[in-house]
Amino acid sequence: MSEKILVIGANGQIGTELVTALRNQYGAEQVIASDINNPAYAIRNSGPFEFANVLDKENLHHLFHKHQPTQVYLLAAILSATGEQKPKLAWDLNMNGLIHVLDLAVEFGTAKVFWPSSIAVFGPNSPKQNTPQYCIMDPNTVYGFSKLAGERWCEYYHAKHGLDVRSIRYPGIISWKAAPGGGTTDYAIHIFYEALKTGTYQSFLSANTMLPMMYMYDAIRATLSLMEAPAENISIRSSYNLAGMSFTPAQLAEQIKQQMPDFSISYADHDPRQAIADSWPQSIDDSQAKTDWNWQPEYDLKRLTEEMLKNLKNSLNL
Ligand code: VAH
Repeated sequence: MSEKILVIGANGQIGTELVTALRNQYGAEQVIASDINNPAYAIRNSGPFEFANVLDKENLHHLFHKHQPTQVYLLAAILSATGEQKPKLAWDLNMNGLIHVLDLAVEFGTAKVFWPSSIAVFGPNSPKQNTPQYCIMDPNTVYGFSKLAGERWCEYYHAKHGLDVRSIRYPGIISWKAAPGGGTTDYAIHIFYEALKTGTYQSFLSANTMLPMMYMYDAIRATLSLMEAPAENISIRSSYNLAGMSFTPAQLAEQIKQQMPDFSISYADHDPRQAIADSWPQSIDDSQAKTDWNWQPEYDLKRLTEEMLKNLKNSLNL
């Protein structure tokens, strides 16, 4: 039977590129993009689109009934920085949106569900270096503990209902095709735009703030690898640690200077996102993903910087 894939949150930073990758793999008409916002041009003109509101279970029920999806990717979420400005909305959307989708996937017999978690599930007392799959997890952002609770719900629906739901703890994801939305790691995207437009950037994170990061190409590749792996290979039903690279704003700036010697960086003080970043790990142990589904990143900081500058120059006509 051919796949019918529903992507909820298709207009977001990850959703935009996931829809394209899924349409390339399964055929455009097999992938329904959905979002609460108007579709971006590339999404609207490359296959079917539906309006979706993850807080409206009736709306979601209609989409499941109409399309009978064999796979569902739920990407709609409120990220870390925005979540601290709108804590109750972030909890409601991140939590109830997931529970609605898990319930409907069971009701309609959806074969596989993907839901993104984040390294934000770790907190101040989690190990900072090579943070393991299992350890103390005391996230102190609404985004972080909504993702931690969501991981528990995913494991519960797998155990109690046999639902094949799979998840990845994404690091900060860097891309150029779609704007990021309200994250703490967004500095690592904004810096490239500012480097090309003005030659300088003021970072809202301090120079030595080390965070786990990944280029979007690797994040999409990991997501598809996880979803295509045989179910018997999946040993983690909460969410897999995943790592690409780790770097600081100062190291990223140095890498940009290799390509743009006149680039300069400065640092803002007292940005609320600093405390969020300081609560997160600096590097991640993703050995379980390597073992279970042969994960290997392909991008390091040098290659990421080259790709971002090259592609943004083109897309910004600079
Ligand atoms: C955020 N980009 O900054 C997201 C991500 C690990 C960070 O979850 O909130």
